[in-house]
Amino acid sequence: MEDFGLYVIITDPDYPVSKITELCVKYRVGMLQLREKDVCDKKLLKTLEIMLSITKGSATKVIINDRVDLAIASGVDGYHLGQDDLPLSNAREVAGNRNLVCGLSTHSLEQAEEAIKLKPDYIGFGPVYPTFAKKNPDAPVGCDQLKQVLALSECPVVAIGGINRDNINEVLETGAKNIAMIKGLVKSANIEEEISFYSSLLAR
Ligand code: TZP
Ligand code: MG
Repeated sequence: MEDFGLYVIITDPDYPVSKITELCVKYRVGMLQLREKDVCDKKLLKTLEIMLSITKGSATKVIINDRVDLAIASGVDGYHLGQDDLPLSNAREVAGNRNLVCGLSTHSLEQAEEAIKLKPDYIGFGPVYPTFAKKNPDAPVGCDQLKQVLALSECPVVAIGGINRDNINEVLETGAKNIAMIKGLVKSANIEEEISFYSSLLAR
């Protein structure tokens, strides 16, 4: 898969999901993930259907966190798995011959090396900086390790964790082409300004 630029992740947003999705379409955001740990399946499915109705025919792919089953049930573009989720080989069996994007979270050089061998569509790597969006975040990996992972990866690498306007240039200096954010977007005072700012910085 090609680099895609900005990756918007929805966790406990301060804005309606429909509005966030519309902005992603407007600013040609490559990836939009629904990541809600405390929402029931029925609501997740409904939310994914709403997101899909907005992204249809656009440049924005919808990804569901943790759940290959909901990716299939809703018809979204793909799923994202963490270190404690269903292993990718099992998820691929469930997905069968459906053409779903699969992403893997990694939090160390070793995890990144192992994940790359599985040939996912992309890997997430982080947290690059301390993050306040995860309950039990791993230790920050920093930009030097990010650079190393970028050098060895055969698939797009998504830098994630604590990225904001103050440190984005440092992240881009590593050569990173894909950036994922939660709080800096869905908890910001003006989400349109933020999506516009980051998507133009990362324009493909
Ligand atoms: N995985 C690694 S860091 C992180 C996830 C899901 C949270 C990123 O959120 P924020 O608010 O951009 O630090
Ligand atoms: Mg997970």
